[in-house]
Amino acid sequence: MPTIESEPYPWPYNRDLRPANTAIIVIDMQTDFCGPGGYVDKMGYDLSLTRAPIEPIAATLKAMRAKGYQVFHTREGHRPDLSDLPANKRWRSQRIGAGIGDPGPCGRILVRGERGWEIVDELKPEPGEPIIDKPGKGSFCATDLELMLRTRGIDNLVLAGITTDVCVHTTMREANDRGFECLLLEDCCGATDYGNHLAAIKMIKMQGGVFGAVSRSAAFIAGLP
Ligand code: C5J
Repeated sequence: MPTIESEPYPWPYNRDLRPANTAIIVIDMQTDFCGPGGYVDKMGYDLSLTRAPIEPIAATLKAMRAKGYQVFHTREGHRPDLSDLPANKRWRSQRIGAGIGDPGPCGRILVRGERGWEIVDELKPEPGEPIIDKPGKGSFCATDLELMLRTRGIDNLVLAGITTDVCVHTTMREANDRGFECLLLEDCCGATDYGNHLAAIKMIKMQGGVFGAVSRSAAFIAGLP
């Protein structure tokens, strides 16, 4: 049975890798996190770091879709009335000049329905691919993601998106604790700080793969049965 070349062990652990039991989750590839005028841009971070995964993700999605693997997307964002926005999250964002809910060049920052909240054109979901709207960092918190994965019989989760150290890591930890077998594709992720990206990758590999395994898009695509 096939496995993916990855660290610190060949993934998945039980070598059971099939379209029926495996999904990729593409996390928060929204203009607010990687586009000009969005939330991350307003905070003053280097957009090239969060845009770097766009091409590798596109290549990975193409390969997975062609073989019938399941694709999920997430978007971080809040209701227009901000009733799902914790006061401390709003306060912190305002403090650094990118107040969630405030108007910006791409509409109200991180608000559902605004231009900045949309997934970037290069990675637009295809019809039928579930999109999970989440108010927080983890994709399992206050969403129906787990129910949808279980209903579809998913055991293996491939993680991609932004940011490596925040929403991707939180989601990987949540998924791992729920028993999903996780693989993060490191070139399909990016962070606002490159050191944090590297540290997040390193953390996954400790303790024999404490949260799962790490690979790269080329190795993943080459090994995908
Ligand atoms: C952040 C995310 N970094 N998608 N969100 O606030 O990682």
